[in-house]
Amino acid sequence: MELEKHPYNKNFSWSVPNGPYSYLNSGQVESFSKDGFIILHKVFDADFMKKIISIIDPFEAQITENLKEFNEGKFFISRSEEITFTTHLVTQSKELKKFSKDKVFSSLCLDLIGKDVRLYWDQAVYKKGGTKDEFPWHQDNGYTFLEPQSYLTCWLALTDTDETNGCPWVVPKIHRQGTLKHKITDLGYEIPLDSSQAIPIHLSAGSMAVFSSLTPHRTGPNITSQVRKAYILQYAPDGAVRKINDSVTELASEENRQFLIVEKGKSIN
Ligand SMILES: O=C(O)CCC(=O)C(=O)O
Repeated sequence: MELEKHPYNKNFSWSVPNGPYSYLNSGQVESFSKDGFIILHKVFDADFMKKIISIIDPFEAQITENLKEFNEGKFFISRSEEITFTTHLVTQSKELKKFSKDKVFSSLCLDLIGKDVRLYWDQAVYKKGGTKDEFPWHQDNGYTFLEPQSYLTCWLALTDTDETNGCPWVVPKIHRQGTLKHKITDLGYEIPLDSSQAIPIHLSAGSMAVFSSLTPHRTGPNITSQVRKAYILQYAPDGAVRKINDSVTELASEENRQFLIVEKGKSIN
């Protein structure tokens, strides 16, 4: 199924590094290349995730307070009592900065991106109990257009997640078309997509969905009474640029939050 493309998406072709791979096996890389995602179970232990949560919670609580200053607690895609996005945590916590450079992430970057890679973005996303709305189908590159279009999203579950509390869903194979046209809705950017092939991804705390910035994904409602907590870390090739308009680009290399984690094929700690 060919979908309407983003206007900046021209001459896109999908590829992954040839290997040898340091963390994944070639079957996992093949799956990632074919379907646009892989699931890594129990990468970190649940107690360590509790520690990460204890670091993130105070920053998220502050974001929730800040949102309450806005009309109905809503600003862009954040809603104080439903879904919050706490961004650039690596600039606020030395522990999270260190965590973003963990060997798991640098090895994944070497396997799936290449030899020189930067952290591009980090954010905690908390989906609160009783949230009825979904977070709509989108590609991460649909929000801010990066060139090269393909970078890596690590959606790390801090708490267990399934369809009852807003786990991620993906549609396989569409990443190969590059960035698609999104429309703006009240809940966020959205790709009008036939989601009959969509797959829900159940994750225990410490497990991770690893997908491309071009993989359409959404998260569902949270009908439980608990907060679903995720920490999302995204990595892009060194030299990636944010496209501002047809003729203006900006290098994604703000040193305080877009630092190198892999250089010349070696992890940086
Ligand atoms: O974690 C969520 O509920 C949605 C977050 C998401 O899809 C994203 O940040 O791209």
